[in-house]
Amino acid sequence: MKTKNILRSFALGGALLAALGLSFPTAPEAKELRGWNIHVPDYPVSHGMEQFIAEVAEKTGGRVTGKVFHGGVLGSQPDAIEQVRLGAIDFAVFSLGPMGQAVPETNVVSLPFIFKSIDQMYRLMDGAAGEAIGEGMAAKGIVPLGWYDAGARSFYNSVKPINTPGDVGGMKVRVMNNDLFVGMIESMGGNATPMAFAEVYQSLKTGVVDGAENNPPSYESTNHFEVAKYYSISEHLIIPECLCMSKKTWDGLSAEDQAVLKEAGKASALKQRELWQARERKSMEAVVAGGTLVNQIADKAPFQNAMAAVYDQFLAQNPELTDLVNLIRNAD
Ligand code: BDP
Repeated sequence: MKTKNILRSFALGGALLAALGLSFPTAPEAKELRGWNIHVPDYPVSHGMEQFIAEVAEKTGGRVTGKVFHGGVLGSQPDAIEQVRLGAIDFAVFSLGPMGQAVPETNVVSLPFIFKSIDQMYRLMDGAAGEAIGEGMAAKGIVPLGWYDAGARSFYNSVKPINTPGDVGGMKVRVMNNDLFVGMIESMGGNATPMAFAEVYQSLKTGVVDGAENNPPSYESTNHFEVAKYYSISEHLIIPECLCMSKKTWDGLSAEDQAVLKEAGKASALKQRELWQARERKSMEAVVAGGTLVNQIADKAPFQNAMAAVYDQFLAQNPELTDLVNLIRNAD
């Protein structure tokens, strides 16, 4: 009863103020963002995302807060990319690998051996290439706030060490969801199976696939090393990852809050890159201790040559991306 009276007097007061063209000063509504992450909580990407959202909450004075859902509980990566575009998920860290199906520009970094080193990848992503790719993403509803490191991906399988492209011949290899990676495996005579990350362990275990490819931290954190013990260092893909926001969510934020998110995104990327280096070493040690047999592929040239067909087909299908491909390919 008492509450009712109070509410009534507020309503009357409000009506009076409204009649005078005034209103109660109200705090802007706090926004709670939902973040998607495929990785386990103790992973460089996960720590980067947690730092990002903590800094955002602090520096916006609680106007923007958020929660990161780790371990892919909000769905597979291809689905989450669509959810971010629709605004159903507010932020995420995506590999640019599976993003190629939605944003053609991101495919450029999924071309095998396009970057010469991780350092070169950073320089290009923090410069003109990153800008061009970011524009392509924004046009598709995804705003990049920082480029994260995912090292280099190499092949692993349960059959034998890989030393030549011919060794991949006849193998069933899981790839991320992107036609480019299917072409990559086929160019070596293998059979590619696009599959969600969460399904790979079981598929390796039951022989649905013979192998897959990933960086050491993912090979280790998913326990794939338990069911595919040959890890052959090919480093055929250096694919950056992106701390991204849904453009729908982004457009609903004030310019002041957007500036905070941008800063926090950059800071989290720096932190993540630092954590990444250490985790790569630790993961390698852990898998070797767990029985992985690692071999360094002595001659990568035959693998690079086998990829010529992948480039030819990609450029024939995406002539408008030729300049971007050349920008990266011809960089020092
Ligand atoms: C990991 C990436 C993750 C991908 C995964 C995969 O960090 O985004 O989903 O590979 O292979 O390295 O699906």
